Amino acid sequence: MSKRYPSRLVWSMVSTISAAVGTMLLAAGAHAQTAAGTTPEMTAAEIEQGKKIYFERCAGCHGVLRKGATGKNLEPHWTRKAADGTTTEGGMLRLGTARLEKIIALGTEGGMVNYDDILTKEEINIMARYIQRTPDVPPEFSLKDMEASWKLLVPVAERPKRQMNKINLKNVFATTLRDTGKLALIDGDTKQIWEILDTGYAVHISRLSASGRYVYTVGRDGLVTLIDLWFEKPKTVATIRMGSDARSVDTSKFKGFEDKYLIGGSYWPPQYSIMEGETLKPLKVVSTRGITVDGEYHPEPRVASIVSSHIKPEWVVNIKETGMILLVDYSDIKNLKVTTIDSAKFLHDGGWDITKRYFLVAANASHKIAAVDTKTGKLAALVDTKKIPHPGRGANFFHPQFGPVWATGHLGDPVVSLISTPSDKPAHAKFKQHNWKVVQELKMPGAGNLFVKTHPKSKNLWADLPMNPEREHTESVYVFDLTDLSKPPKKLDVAKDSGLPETKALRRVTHPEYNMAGDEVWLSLWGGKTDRSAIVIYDDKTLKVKKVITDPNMITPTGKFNVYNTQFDIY
Ligand code: DHE
Repeated sequence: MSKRYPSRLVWSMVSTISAAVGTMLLAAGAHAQTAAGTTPEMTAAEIEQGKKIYFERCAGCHGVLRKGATGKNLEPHWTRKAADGTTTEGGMLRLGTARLEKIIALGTEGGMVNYDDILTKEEINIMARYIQRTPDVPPEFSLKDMEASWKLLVPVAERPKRQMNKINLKNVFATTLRDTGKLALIDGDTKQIWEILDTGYAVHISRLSASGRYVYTVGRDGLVTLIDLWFEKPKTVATIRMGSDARSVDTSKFKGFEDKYLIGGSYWPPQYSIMEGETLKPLKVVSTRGITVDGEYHPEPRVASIVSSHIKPEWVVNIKETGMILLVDYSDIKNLKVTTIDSAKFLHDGGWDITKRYFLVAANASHKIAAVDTKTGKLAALVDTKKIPHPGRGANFFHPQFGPVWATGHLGDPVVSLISTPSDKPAHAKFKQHNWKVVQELKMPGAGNLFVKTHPKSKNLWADLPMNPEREHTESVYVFDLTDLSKPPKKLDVAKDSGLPETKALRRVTHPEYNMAGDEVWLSLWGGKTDRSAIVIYDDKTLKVKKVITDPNMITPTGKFNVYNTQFDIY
């Protein structure tokens, strides 16, 4: 263990020592007091518990260094009460333990969820005190650390030469079982769970190889898992760790480079890593620390969404805190060329327009969508939108009045925004005047959308509301009729339709995903770890339930990635 993760061992030693010193001071009756205020007392065990909960639950939104991004800045200068008892600094209200406990327990209108049904009262109190301490800094993670963690479980030569099962692989759904750190591979034709495999902690997204044979997943602990669908049952053939916190992966998809490389983006350390696509052998690590679009140094610019270009040997790599979009040219990774495009903060998730030339990404703190032209390598537009756009991958369709549009939902406002996107078709020339403008805002019953979805064969646009505080919205999905967008969306009560007994805690309905044929929509009914969850499948035409997949092992299902739609970026 110490040989494989030397820096981790040092990290745990350092934190143990600092915790021990803290305990000694406190035992002697001393309060750690600084100009910024008084640090509340904590035992070494409480500090360790706070650190664990912070990295598992909070760092994703607030950042490891607590400088803030999707979530607010949580540095001590404003979480601690002032030493002299005053509660303001620079006009801002300082928080202190009691106020922080309330915020953690009940959430905020700014979008922070309530933790009173996830953490105990004691844990909430520990967290309120922990975030008044100076942030703990985890170790770096080098190419050597990656090499030490790399496990090639089945070398390429020992893998099947042809598909050894009779499953229609194109219609398999790679389904995240979030809180168990597992991935369920579900046969989309029979709707049976084909296999459940271990993956990384709180596994996040799945992406497909260009071939459609391999599924790549990434856990929030930075563990990448490579799964081969050609065995009789899906099998993990390689794993590697890229750091201690990560969210994104994609392969090289340009002609001649298909699956030669895999890129993974880390939150901590802030960097991206390039690996061999079929083995995960690590090849290169590139730091993303640097200067933001505002000209300030940022020590933790995390890698958010990544996609593989269809028209060049490049990945589009979106750096959250700097607001920079990188085009990383993988044709010569020894002499890596990177185009750096200024956009806006904080970059998060996004998807292609219908032509797959422009990548549209949410700059959520700026309430903008940035569109990058992957042909010219330049920013095409920065589009002002309503608050906190969160597109997932967005949704493309033809609007009768405005032509091709790309849709995004919003966490912060009750609308789905439609943005006009360019088209080379002569018949579409009349729509050019609308390009890169929000041409319509479809009204939703509340804010808190995470994902929208449609399909080229569908006349519907599906929008979830998992982050809305009202049960009637959280547990439902809303369906717009694309043939008449003046109509309000139809509400489907997914929790009720699942037939499962009601639960005290809210179950979030999230991530609509089409099957390969584009005639059914799969939704996750995401309950607590001990609740019964389900995947509820609707007929896209009749909006009637076709099937409910539920199983004791179907714990906390969230993202679902249809092999064919993910492989070809169909949305
Ligand atoms: Fe995600 C995509 C980051 C919380 C489900 N999420 C993404 C992407 C990023 C991201 C950067 C884009 C990846 C890409 O395309 O390469 N997500 C984050 C966070 O930082 C955040 C806010 C907090 C955290 O601690 O991780 C976060 N995400 C969540 C959830 O709580 C969700 C709802 C449930 C879960 O499984 O964790 C969730 N995120 C998803 C899903 C996608 C995603 C399903 C892929 C959407 C797609 O259709 O491609």
